[in-house]
Amino acid sequence: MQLSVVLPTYNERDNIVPLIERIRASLANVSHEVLVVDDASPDGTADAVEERFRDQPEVRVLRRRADERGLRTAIQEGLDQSMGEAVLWMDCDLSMPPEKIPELYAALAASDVAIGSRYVAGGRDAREDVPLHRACSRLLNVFAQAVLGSAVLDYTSGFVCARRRVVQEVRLAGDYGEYCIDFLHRARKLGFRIVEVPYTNTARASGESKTATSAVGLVRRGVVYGAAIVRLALTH
Ligand SMILES: Nc1nc2c(ncn2[C@@H]2O[C@H](COP(=O)(O)OP(=O)(O)O)[C@@H](O)[C@H]2O)c(=O)[nH]1
Ligand SMILES: [Mg+2]
Repeated sequence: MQLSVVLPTYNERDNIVPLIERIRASLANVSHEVLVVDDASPDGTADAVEERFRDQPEVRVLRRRADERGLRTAIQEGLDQSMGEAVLWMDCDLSMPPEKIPELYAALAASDVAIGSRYVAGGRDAREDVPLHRACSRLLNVFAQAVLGSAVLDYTSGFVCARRRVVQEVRLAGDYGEYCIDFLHRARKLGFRIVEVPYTNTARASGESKTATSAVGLVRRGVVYGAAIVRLALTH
């Protein structure tokens, strides 16, 4: 199998089925599996997937216990249980276009990690509904470049395609979205080649952001991410 798509979900019932349909249509020419890693979403995300894709063995749901909740551990568990020669993970809120996946996968021919990037030429963060998230993300990436170097422009991408060998060597670390900064920096330090594929990040289609729903929550996350950047600079 060429590609495993790992989809971490918490309350994405209205987004996950159209997302998987679009992923599968985009990957008509790539052998793949789709692994939804759901943390006991109360809105019935896992049930919606099982009902819709019952007849498609390429689509699986890993149901984790409610007390296992966490974005980084969910992605890691999906990676651990996946079988593709390459892996990809992304948000499940329809903010990242699955039609970009073939381009990310193809980019692995000349790289080890290919990320969807909002900050490389041609990319854009068009989340008009959450200007504070947008500003915070921009600021964190400017800070990350100043501290860790500008080899990567979208350290908090979260739209990541990688060769299996990379995720075998670089286990995800951290609590939430800072895992991505950590993963990209350590992968680069190990000599893996990272390329950025421009894409436009749009508003989540339905449901609530899990990163933060208030300015205070967002700043709290920002501080954690900032601390992770400084710690990385000191240790790697
Ligand atoms: N399994 C799992 N998925 C999560 C958790 N928190 C967030 N997610 C998923 O991670 C992705 C990113 O979250 P999202 O709310 O889009 O964050 P934002 O884009 O920063 O606002 C989405 O697909 C979420 O459903 C969690 O605790 N467990
Ligand atoms: Mg999102």
